[in-house]
Amino acid sequence: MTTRAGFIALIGEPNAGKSTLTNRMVGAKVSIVTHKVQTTRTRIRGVAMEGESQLVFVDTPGLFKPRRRLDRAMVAAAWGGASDADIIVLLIEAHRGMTDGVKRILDGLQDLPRGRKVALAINKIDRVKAEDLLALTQKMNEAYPFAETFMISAERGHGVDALRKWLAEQVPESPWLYPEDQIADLPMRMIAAEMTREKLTLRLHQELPYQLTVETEHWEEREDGSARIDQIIYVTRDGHKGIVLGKKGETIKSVSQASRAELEEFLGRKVHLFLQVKVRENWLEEAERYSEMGLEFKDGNA
Ligand SMILES: Nc1nc2c(ncn2[C@@H]2O[C@H](COP(=O)(O)OP(=O)(O)OP(=O)(O)O)[C@@H](O)[C@H]2O)c(=O)[nH]1
Ligand SMILES: [Mg+2]
Repeated sequence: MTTRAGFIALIGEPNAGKSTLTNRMVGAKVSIVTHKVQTTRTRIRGVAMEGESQLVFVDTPGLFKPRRRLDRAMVAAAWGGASDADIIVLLIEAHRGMTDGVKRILDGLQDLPRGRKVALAINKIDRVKAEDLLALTQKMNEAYPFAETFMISAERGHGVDALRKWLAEQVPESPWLYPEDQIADLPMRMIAAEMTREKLTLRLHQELPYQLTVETEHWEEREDGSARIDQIIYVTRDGHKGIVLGKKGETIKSVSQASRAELEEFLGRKVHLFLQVKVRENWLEEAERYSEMGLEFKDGNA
């Protein structure tokens, strides 16, 4: 039996649908998704099988012009994911087309090692008319020599099978890189922290402080088969703490309930989740916070 396996980096502007596509490919939620930009902060690997091919999807943070230290670390992680991958899939949004941000990414692609296979996935086709797609496809392919173009809806699943089949043929002959039943390569404590960050993002909308991070501080396996998970939500200001807690602690309570429910589903057992909010003015300048997120802490001005 000839097996194939490889890394497929999904890159694109923030909000393009990279994490939605990762989850759809894997068939489970391994990467958090929200309507907000800059949801994904680090590289997240999700594993999918297609015939004898193992496809390791590398979901990356969105690519944008970085300003702050955290932005820079996120963008560096995304390009790092792209340069390590066997195949790159650039996701763009059908209704937004070839934006300045997309053009900047195309420039960035020129700097990658030559001969790297790059496919284009025009996502969110459910939002446009079919005739608009042809013009966009043509324009994009004039700007960059894509190996193939796919039109997909990561959310609804259109075109995703064709993309998966193509990728399965393109990855190199290789033994599988992960056990057949593994779906993610991210420590459980981090997946758990991400779930809480997703619920906070969904709950807080425009109130959400950008300067917020969640860490799993303690994980205890209990004899009755349940897990006790303690997490800390770091914010930079007292005012943010109030926002996260909400009136009479209502916000954090509902976040905690939603996160716990999802964790229980993911783990298939009972979870006791305890959230604590801490003000830490400087967490965005602390190397330890970055390593907890799986990011590199880079020197230089914040
Ligand atoms: N209409 C439509 N919406 C989609 C589709 N795919 C993703 N979305 C939505 O687009 C938003 C962003 O999706 P994400 O998967 O979080 O995007 P991302 O590229 O991972 O974003 P960052 O992590 O911030 O870089 C969410 O609200 C998704 O539900 C699609 O095919 N059609
Ligand atoms: Mg994402």
